[in-house]
Amino acid sequence: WLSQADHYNAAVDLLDGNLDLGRGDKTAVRTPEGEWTYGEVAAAANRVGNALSELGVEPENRVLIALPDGVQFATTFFGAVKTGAVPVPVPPSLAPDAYAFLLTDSRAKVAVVDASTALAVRTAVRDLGATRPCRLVVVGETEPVPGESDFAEITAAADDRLEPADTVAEDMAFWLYSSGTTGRPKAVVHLQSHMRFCADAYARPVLGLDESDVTFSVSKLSFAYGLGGGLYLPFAVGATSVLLDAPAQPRMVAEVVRRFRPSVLFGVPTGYANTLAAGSSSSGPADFRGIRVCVSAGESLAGSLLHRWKEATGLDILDGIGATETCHIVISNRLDDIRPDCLGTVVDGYEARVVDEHGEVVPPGTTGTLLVRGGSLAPFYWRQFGLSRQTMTGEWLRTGDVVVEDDSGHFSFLGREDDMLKVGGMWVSPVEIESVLSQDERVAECAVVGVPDRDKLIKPEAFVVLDGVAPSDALSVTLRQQVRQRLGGNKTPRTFHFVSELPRTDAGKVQRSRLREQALL
Ligand code: 3SK
Repeated sequence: WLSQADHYNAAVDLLDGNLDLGRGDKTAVRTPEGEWTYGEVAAAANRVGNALSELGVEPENRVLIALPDGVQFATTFFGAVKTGAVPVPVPPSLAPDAYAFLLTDSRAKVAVVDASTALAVRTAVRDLGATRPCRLVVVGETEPVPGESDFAEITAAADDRLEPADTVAEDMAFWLYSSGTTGRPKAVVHLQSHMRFCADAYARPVLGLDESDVTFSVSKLSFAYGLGGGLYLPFAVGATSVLLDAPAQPRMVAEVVRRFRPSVLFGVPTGYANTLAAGSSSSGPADFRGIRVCVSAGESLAGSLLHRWKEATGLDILDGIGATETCHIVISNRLDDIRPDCLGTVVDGYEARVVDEHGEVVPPGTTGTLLVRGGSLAPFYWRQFGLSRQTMTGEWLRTGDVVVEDDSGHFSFLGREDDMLKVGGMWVSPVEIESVLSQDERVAECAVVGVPDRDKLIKPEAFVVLDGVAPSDALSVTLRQQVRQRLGGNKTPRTFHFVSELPRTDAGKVQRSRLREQALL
């Protein structure tokens, strides 16, 4: 691993490094619009870096990126990193007040935005006025606006050679905003060395990722899981990344598999469930045999979904867990050791501990909170030092995930700390109940939350999306019986709410706080 003072620039390593290894003509990015080689992406990133410098961007200045997944995202991200500036990817579909918050909090000097997002960001910049000046660079066709720059114009005029900033391994490289499932977003700071660390600890040894692979990530590049799967992990090994600017929709995975033949799929449980529910694509059945690895993270993967996926496609799913603060996956199943309803074991390069409410390490078999240490952990949240002290506790990061480790070092996920329910004095895991409900083939997806009854005692209630059948009292009775038989009375949901979909964050996680509110209506 790199040491702190090593001269190191992640763009030089992860992008330009491919040219030194003779991959200049190899395809780096493939989209429905075309293909770009590593040589072309590196030259375009240099142009972006030079254009940003022309606009006055200096090392450590933040550059907001509100772009859909595509080659301009890749060149802007690495162009900024190469100059020592700090890219801050955010979703390209937010409202003006969300952009106003992100611009104020990050103090981004420049925002590179898609034409379809420009109006929302422009409104935010106008509302902030002189308090927070930010230069807009617009990608795509728009009417020119005074004081803004056109991406194509400024990058065409820029030099395609760029001297990298003299950064070290511990310089800031990029930020990602994380809102979790509640609360105000906080900027998670990552360092120059972190992307290489994730590639060398996880992608190569666990996935066997190499230059012959073609990756596709359902999670978008503005999220930690997607930024790894869709950009820096494939670039770190000289693989090809398929990037799609469209929002996720049920048939997307099957269409991508049919058209681009990825060998590694970075999916999320909802994406796997939607792909199964949507059946084969209008353009014929997708042939999943070209896929070597299906990865899952982002939320818990029910064992029943793993089995249904295997039955339909012949493929396993490699479940794992990470966090925006860990950069990428730190605990994972292995290709030769896949267990249902299990996160797998700690990835080499990281260590994990399970602790009780006093911070004491608990023995295997005991439920507790997961702490992690290793070489890609965020050092702090920007401008949130109280929260940083609670989360980044010395070398150990408190993830907020509740897990149990068995005698052989395999971890199971039980829920987030805030989502665990105390029923009748006992801690109950919503994930355990959801896993039982998901085994009924009429259940497409579900989420369990704790809701106070009239005596203010917490009781589990289930929100269920059905797969092709109508809701009925008889179905509630059957589902209730299934849980009671498997888990006992205190874990059995008192009420079943049949809904058409579950509320989710932009990152795709179920918003349990909204379900709790809904249950109280
Ligand atoms: O949610 C996860 O498990 C995850 C995995 C990798 C990177 C980021 C996240 C949040």
